[in-house]
Amino acid sequence: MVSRRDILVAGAVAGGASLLSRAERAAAAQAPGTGRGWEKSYSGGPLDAAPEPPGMPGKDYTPVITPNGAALPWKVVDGVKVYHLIAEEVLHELAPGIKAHCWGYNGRVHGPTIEAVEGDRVRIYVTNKLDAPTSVHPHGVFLPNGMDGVGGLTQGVIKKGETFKYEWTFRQHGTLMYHSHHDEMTQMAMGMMGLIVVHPRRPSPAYRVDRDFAIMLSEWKITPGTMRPDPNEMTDFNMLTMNAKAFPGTAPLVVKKGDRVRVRFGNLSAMDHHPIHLHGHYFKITATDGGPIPLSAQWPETTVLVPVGSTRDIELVADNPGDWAFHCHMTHHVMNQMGHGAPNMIGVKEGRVGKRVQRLLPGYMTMGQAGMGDMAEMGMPVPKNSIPMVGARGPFDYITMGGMFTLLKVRENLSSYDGDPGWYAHPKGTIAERATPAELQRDGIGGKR
Ligand SMILES: [Cu+2]
Repeated sequence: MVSRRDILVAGAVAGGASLLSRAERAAAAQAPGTGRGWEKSYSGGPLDAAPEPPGMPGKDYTPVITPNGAALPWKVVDGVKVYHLIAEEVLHELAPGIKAHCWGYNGRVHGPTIEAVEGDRVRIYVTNKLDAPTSVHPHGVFLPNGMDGVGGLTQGVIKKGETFKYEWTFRQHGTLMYHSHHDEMTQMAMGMMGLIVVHPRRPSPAYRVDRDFAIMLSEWKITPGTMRPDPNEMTDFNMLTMNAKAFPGTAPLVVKKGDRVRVRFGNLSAMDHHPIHLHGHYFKITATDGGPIPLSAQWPETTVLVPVGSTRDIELVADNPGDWAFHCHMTHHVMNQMGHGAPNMIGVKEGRVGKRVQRLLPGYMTMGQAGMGDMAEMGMPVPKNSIPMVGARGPFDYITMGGMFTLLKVRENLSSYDGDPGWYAHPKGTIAERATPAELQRDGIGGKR
């Protein structure tokens, strides 16, 4: 039933619309995010449009950097970019001191980054060298249904020894992903994922950045002393990684002061979202795996939540020199193995208990009365194939962070982006340090002593 109020509202809208000129209506239809016309302004054209010539690095785009990772090589055959993914078991080092038998692609965990340009025609061969059948799903890609890689639903599975062929034309640009879509719980927990980065064919000036990084977030359960990720874990993940590396195994993001920086995050963790926080700067969230966010809809942040099964692009101007922490803000996600599930010993007064237990268990120590930080630094012996629960030695002290943690290293002088420029040299008088008695007295801090 249509009420009198509905008719009044409909009338008001019709009246308002008639006030717009034809030119204004056309402009509104083409503006990003305003409804009809949005799709055209975003994608390179309809799905059945003819491909464009293969986009070339240097000419059509600046290649993305995958820290601790690599790009998947390609060649051009009759105007088509041809790639070859090989699914296989890989002995992978998550951080110095811990390795695991994972599943990945082309000798890597995670797989190499597939890079292309909007309008590129791509053909991706997938050879399965695993004992298990598999399939590859291009996440977020607008493609013909039969190329969607969902085992059983859109294709038969790729059995051991078989090679399948996927082919489509990229009609979009952005940060996308690929992952196994057969027995996902097992195969993704074993590492079978990678990033897809598609550059715009005709980039706007706003797209240009000096440094463009891509990072996949994921999580693992690797029981101390074992070398096989446990895909059956549902909540208690103990290795949290950026491009399959846990700190101190993560490579820093090295930039020059003033650089425009883009960081593309994808999250294919089993069960967790990751709020990634950057110190010393603000950034804007400029795109999701659904496409670019219109300028008018971007807002400043220092933390970006990257939900499972999503990508987020952030952009910033690196205007503040230093070694800046860049990490998941979930406190259990910046711990490594052994940091979870320990008994709570905070504030426990040991008394003579330790000495008495030592008579029964030589080498026994009561630990954790002051938290986890000291325990990591003590260099306690740990089970085979495991690492301390947090951190590494820093320039001033022990860094009590692990897991999903890296550094944005912003330098005023940098001869090359390659390699680690070492620790930041702070200008005199800009480091927090122990206050002197004279300073305490001057500012009336401390009261009676
Ligand atoms: Cu996290």
